[in-house]
Amino acid sequence: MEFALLNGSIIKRSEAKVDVEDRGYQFGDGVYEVIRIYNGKMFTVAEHLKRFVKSAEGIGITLPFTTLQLTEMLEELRIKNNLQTGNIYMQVTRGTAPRNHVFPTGDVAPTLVAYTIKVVRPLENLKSGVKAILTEDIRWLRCDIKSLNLLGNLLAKQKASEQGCFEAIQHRGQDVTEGSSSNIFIVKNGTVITHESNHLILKGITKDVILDLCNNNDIPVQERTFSLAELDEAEEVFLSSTTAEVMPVIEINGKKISAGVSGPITQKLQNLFEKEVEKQCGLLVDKVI
Ligand code: PSZ
Repeated sequence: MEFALLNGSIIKRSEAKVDVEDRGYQFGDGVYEVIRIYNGKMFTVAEHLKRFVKSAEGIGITLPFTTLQLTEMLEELRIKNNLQTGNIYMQVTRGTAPRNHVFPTGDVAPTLVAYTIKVVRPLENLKSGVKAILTEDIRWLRCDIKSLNLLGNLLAKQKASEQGCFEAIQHRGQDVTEGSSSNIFIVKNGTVITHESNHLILKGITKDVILDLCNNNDIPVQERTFSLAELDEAEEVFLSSTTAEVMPVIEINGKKISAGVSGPITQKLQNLFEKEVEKQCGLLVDKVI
């Protein structure tokens, strides 16, 4: 049987229901996180929970639990569901109240939900790379908040999917921002470049792991805005996310990048990323490199 966490209690997943007037359901009035599990261990859980608190604060939601309580509850949920390789999804909304754009007054409790999903590592894509399209970034200007409102991201991802592509790389005018569900990196003259973490992108936990890996392994790295022209001329392109890890991008809008194969710096970072996972979560059986 599968279990879910609802407002601090672990219950049967089939019984975890929220009200039709939950503000998450009606307005997307909430925030979320996705935490990766390798070998039954949460990877970078502290970083994810820190961002969860920050996202919630960003929209004026006070979490009903401390980070320590959350960590313990998520671990209990993971054990109950015997999850070895997969994701924990969690979200908090402003709670249930009569429909009104204005925030509810009084002591309306936030709704906090978490459940687990079995997800294997995408080894084929990690080895061969994925295709992407380009699309204008039509989202709001607080992309640093991991909001439940994902319509802009969904429309971009759907467009990519309809063209047989894995990801949509978004840009505001000539500036590349991020993927619909990932951060984007280019390699130019041997330097790794990715958008600075500001209000225009999500500060990816995987992105930050990659920046640390670059800094600790003498791989030149810059956090700065780069242009569509720089993307077009890049030696290598890769994307990052909790599930996609360090994923080579080998074609954009039908044009091959680095001869259509995963590049050397991308592969180096995949190897370093796997070592970091192994440090935190124990040995991986199947590896990219
Ligand atoms: O399972 C999946 O497909 C996942 S798990 C996390 C994501 C996708 N995406 C996170 C994300 C995002 O939604 C946007 C708009 N930008 C960047 C990222 C990468 O963030 P991290 O590395 O924290 O997952």
